[in-house]
Amino acid sequence: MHINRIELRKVFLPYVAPFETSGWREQGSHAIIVRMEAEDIVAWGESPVGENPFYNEENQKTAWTILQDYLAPMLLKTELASPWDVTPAFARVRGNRMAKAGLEFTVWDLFARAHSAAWPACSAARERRAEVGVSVGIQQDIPTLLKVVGAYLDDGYTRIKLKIKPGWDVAPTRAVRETWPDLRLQVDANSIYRLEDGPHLAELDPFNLLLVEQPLAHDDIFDHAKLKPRLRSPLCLDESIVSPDHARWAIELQACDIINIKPSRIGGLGDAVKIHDMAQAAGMAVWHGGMLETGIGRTINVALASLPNFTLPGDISANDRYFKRDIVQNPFTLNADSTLTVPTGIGHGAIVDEDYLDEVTLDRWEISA
Ligand code: OSB
Ligand code: MG
Repeated sequence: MHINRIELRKVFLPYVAPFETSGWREQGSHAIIVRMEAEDIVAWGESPVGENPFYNEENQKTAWTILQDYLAPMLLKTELASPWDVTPAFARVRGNRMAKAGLEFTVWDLFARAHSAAWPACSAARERRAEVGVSVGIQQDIPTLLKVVGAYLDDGYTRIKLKIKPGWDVAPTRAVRETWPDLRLQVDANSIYRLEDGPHLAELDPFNLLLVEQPLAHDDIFDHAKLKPRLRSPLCLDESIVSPDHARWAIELQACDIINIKPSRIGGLGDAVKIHDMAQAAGMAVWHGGMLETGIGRTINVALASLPNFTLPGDISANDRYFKRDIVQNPFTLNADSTLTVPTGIGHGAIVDEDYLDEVTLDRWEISA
């Protein structure tokens, strides 16, 4: 297959509430939306980059530049026999995986549409549904946090993740645990602690957490391997696992008990599936993270999260948990059992609301073959 045209859009889509972590606070999605044309087929994808390079090294501006100067021209020159050819074609460009993922996702959608099939990556899906929870940002105080968590539980979510940082870790986690003794609860530090904080992190042990996510540096695997035996809570890596090799290193070093898979962080769906399969073969579970995606990236995540080794609920809430209005016409709604239904339409299944997309577009760029 040969791609004729690639269009990129910078968007700003406001969140229903600001989202705050140990390292940043953002008011809305600063994603890059991708539109591709090949042989009369139109496909869509998303690079869910942020406003600032505070999660990983990328942001909307860097992805915009790398996509225009390198990745989009490279893709136009590549003859694609399958979507698996995209990641190797980008290998010369180091890092910049979210930028790469935006194109790779779109090529999967293109091939699926060309074959009038649902997105091929989900053909192996065991379930027609993916179990999901909510990632709750840092709040101004504990009473507010309890109100926010309570509202999500009223909405029907049955698993909650709390963002933590020094000064907002043990006390809020204890408060949520004491209020809801049976709630499936986990925490995410986004790389803010150091190995010396091990004894402090062990204070989370009594709260029966599903996992503690990425306590140490964004590019660390070694110190996490040292930390793991010092905690009773299962240890999860997010930021550190950016490729199948990184997953293999973490598995061999026993640096974690579980891996958070985000296809955008890993540079695409193909390598995400490889990590899923590798972890499964090693007897390690995975679960699906999120990057506050728009409705386009969200469909990709829901399909991937239905693969069998995703054993804990994903950070893939219904669209209205993020946006009052999303850029798709078919947002997900939460099923009564805290699941989202995997789309079965042609391609990834998102139906783009092009009028609203135009409204939230800040900049456009295109390249043709
Ligand atoms: O670390 O999991 C994270 C959002 C942006 C960047 C990093 C993370 C997150 C979340 C939100 O936790 C998950 C979601 O999309 O709901
Ligand atoms: Mg995380």
